[in-house]
Amino acid sequence: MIDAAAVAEENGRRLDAHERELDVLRTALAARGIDAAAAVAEVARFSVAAPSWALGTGGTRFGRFAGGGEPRTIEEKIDDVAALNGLTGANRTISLHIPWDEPDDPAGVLAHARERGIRFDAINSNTFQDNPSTTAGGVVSYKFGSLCHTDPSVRREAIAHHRHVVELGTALGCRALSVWLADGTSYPGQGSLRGQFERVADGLREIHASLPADWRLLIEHKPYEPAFYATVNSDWGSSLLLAQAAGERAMCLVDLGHHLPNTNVEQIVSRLAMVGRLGGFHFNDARYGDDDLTVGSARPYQLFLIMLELLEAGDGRMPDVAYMIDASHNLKDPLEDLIQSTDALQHALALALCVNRDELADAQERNDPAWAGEVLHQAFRTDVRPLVAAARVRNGAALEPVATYRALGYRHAAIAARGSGTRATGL
Ligand code: PSV
Ligand code: MN
Repeated sequence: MIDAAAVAEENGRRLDAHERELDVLRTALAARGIDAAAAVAEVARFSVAAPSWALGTGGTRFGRFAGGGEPRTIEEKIDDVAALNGLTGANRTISLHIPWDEPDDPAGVLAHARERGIRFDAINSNTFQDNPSTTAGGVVSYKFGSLCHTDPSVRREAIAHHRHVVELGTALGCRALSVWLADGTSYPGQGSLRGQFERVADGLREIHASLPADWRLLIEHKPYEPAFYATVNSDWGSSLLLAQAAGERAMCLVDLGHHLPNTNVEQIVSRLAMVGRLGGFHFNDARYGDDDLTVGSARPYQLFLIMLELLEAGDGRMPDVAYMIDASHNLKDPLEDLIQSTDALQHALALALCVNRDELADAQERNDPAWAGEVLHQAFRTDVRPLVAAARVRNGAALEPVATYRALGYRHAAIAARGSGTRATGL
């Protein structure tokens, strides 16, 4: 547990310096027509879900080097997210992955989360692995895909699994189902490109039809891995076609690592928002492929431009989209990585809020790319850390969350309570 009084005490030592820095920034921003108080309020309103599967140490296919004190149960995962939220004030929800997080007692899990001020975000299905609870006890296999499969009994089980996930999510208060399918082919000729796509569209339509009225279906694309020749939902165009085929409440989910090299992701965000089909985000960062690195660690300027497109879509506010972090921490303490990812999102949002959007629109109207660049850079080169810190203080969180996390000894306490050899479920 992260004790709010201990956080306040840690903040106390830094508060004077913080207020001085905030004052200077407030004046500088006012001169540029930016209201610092409004920016702080918008950053404070922002929240991003923590994925249940990123509370343990990630690995690669070459190895996994677990740290200590990993959560052993879904309740301990919720405890970790509550601790994270106590430090950032911006992780008010957890996103579960089924069956990795299949609870024996959903009502008990809901009560546990409520007591800690944590809610449940979009819930994820899993038909990219074979698990007894998703394959009718091993009667079917997803080796050759799930909704795309040529065998109708495999498709039926995959749909039954999704219905089960929705039922469970309903008991937990979720309002969205996230579907990432590994469906596709690894070799040319292995399957019909069109047949697979049509079967997936049919399956998603069925899943959409059985959603409760206030739910959304989030469809996540990815160009390759594990399918290395042709993934069914390979890009935003395919994703949009699938969403349109599935139904009105089907939306596209953008994972920042799921694009071919040099793709202009902010343009994809703009397009999907334009047609009303932007439904969710999986934030992470990447240099080469689906690297699942700490948000903002490799391409901070891209993140800033994405935030700007989101503000554009929300007319100056972050639109109602399911935001989640989908990172993997091979080397760092998972909670420290999640703190840094959350901080990077808050920071990129604060930078985007410092863009004078009227001035930018004016430069665009006048066909003045140099001035448009000046407007962007004036914001991007501002040190907005005092705005982010102020948003955190407003939410009762830490001025400096990583330093506070270490000072409060959360990991040491977790190792003492849970042991040093525990392994959280997930990939
Ligand atoms: C697939 O690479 C993905 O991004 C999907 O969101 C999965 O649900 C998640 O990673 C699993 O780790
Ligand atoms: Mn993802």
